[in-house]
Amino acid sequence: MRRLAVIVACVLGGAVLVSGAAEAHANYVRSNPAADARLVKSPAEIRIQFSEPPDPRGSDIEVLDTNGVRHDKHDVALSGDPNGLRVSVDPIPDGGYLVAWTATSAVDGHTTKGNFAFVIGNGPLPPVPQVAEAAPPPSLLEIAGRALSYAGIALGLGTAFFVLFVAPVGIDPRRESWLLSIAGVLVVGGSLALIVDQGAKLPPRLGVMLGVRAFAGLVLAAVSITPRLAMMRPVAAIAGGGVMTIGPLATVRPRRMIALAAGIAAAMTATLVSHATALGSLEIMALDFVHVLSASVWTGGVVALLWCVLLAGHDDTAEDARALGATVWRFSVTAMIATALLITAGVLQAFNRLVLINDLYETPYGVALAVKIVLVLVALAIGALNLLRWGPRLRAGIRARTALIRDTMAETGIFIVIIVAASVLTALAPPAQPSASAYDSTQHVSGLRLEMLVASGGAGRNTYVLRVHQGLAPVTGAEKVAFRFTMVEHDMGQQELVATERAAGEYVAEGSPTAMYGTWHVQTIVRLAAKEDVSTVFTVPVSAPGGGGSTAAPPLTIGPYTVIVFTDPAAAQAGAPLTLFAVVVGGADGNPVIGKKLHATFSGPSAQSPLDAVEDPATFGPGRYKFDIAGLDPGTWKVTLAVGNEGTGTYSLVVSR
Ligand code: HEM
Ligand SMILES: [Cu+2]
Repeated sequence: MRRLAVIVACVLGGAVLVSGAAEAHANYVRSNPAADARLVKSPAEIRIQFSEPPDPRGSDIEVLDTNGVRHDKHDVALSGDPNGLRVSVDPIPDGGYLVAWTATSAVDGHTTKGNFAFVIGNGPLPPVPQVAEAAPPPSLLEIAGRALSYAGIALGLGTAFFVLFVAPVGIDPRRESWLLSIAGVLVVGGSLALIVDQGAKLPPRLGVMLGVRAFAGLVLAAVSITPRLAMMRPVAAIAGGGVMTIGPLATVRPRRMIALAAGIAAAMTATLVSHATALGSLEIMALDFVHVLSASVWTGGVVALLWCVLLAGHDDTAEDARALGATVWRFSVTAMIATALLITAGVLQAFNRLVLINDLYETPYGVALAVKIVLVLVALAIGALNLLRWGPRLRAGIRARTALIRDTMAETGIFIVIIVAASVLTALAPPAQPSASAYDSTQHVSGLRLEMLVASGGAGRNTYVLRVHQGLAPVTGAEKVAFRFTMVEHDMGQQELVATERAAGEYVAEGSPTAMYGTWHVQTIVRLAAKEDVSTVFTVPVSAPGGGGSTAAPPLTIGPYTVIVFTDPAAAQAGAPLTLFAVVVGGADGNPVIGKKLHATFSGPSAQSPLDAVEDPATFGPGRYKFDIAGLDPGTWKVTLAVGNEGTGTYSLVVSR
């Protein structure tokens, strides 16, 4: 147990150390010109920023006029912005243009596509055609490459762990050698399949990782050859129970350690090209690494138990049975710890990737995940049987080896399906994608999945998109889709925008219903033929207008709340009294949050004492808090807002002379 703890600690430490550059499915985050921008003159270049580092070789940005003629210089390159690409543009006349982009992730080589429009001069924005497939489905070769890799990693790591820490001393090293060579072949084959699948667009970083993985596979295979060579000389006497105590034992342990290290290295290459790395968070990478390690120790361990102990031994005598029972017990304890870790890490990752629990049956990603979860439960049930039924029998000296062989074989079969499901899962884009929209929220109402997107976070003209899905399919041809806007803080009446379908299941409206910053309720109405209207309310925070000198600050996320911060006057002047407003909306319902203690601390050009907010719902509306500031020195200030002790967020404030 202490050894196990040391290993887990080393591995976690390793994951933290190896974190470096990061990211997986590259999605549009923002661009210059922005989507739907209106320009006065031809732009010299287009820059797009993605949610993760793109690789220019597999990426492209096309600038097309309404006739489909290309006007860019075909010179896509990294832009120097984090995760950015750029392309130069020929001088182009007034009119509408479409930017069609393709981005290949430098981390996992997954390709995504999208497009947006901009217009030069006073003309209309051109329509944006729907991309057939924002993220093309994974190829069979990719899924196969992943499955072979994962299976090999699990078999190599799990076998090495088993023979080092779980198996009885003196088991025949030749049997584990078989498993290690199979593992090596699987890892090498899987890495090569993934390299071939990428072809010419293989991003260098991914190439290096897959190369390291293939090398780890070779090490596994090499390690497994040596004992067979060594065993050729002494003609082994098979000791009682088929358990061997021959051979140069002194070299067995170091070889097993090398195999374990190779398995861990291969597992690390999985994490370093995973969506966890793509999301760029250390904690999630550590979760992924723990997940791969613990899944490998369990699944590979079951196979090693089956092949190296159950199939090699017997339980003819009570003594044999008891010896087997002791091994089974040690493995059960290992498996319990491993499954606890793998389920915890898996569930936490799942929460990170899914938007709604309905994703489990409404997205291909979710379905793959659900398959995994169900099969893990079945395998756990079999494991529990081994633990509670066959283990105690063996330890009591009663024969149970045949039943154990049958059960571990069944488990092995289930693991193969789980690994295929994991391969599909990791090849697909997770539902929770970083969104290019200022507001992106999904609700499930009357069997429909409604995703509301609002293009920009400021008051004034905006684009509203409602994506309507039922199950896995988009809902097309709705009779009517409309948005009704009401403001929470003030009675500003109700405005309605009617949306048109711009792509399958994607309904779009443009207008300026949110004239004022604050909290807006957007009621969406979806009318389908011969059905009752489906309606729900999204609460959308709208930040201070871009005009009037101050830029619209994006809403802050503080603890569970969204906080909209703006000042009165909008452009802060040095030395003049200033009021800082904070509108706090919260939770899933997004309603105004009242009765909180807000506290502001300032850092900037000079000293400024902290302030507590005054809540004044009668004057300012519910959930609205204000800080009266006597006057600030000119410069850029960082205002750190704390909501109770639930969290803090930082608002940046420019005070002019
Ligand atoms: C025997 C059981 C399991 C095995 C062998 C297994 C295997 C794997 C493997 C090999 C990966 C890919 C990791 C990488 O490429 O870095 C993975 C990812 C993942 N697994 Fe599991 N897993 C198992 C159980 C579970 C369970 C029970 C859950 C959830 C409750 C789960 C949720 C996930 C999630 C969310 C990911 C991340 C997928 C992504 O990259 O977007 N897994 N699993
Ligand atoms: Cu990806």
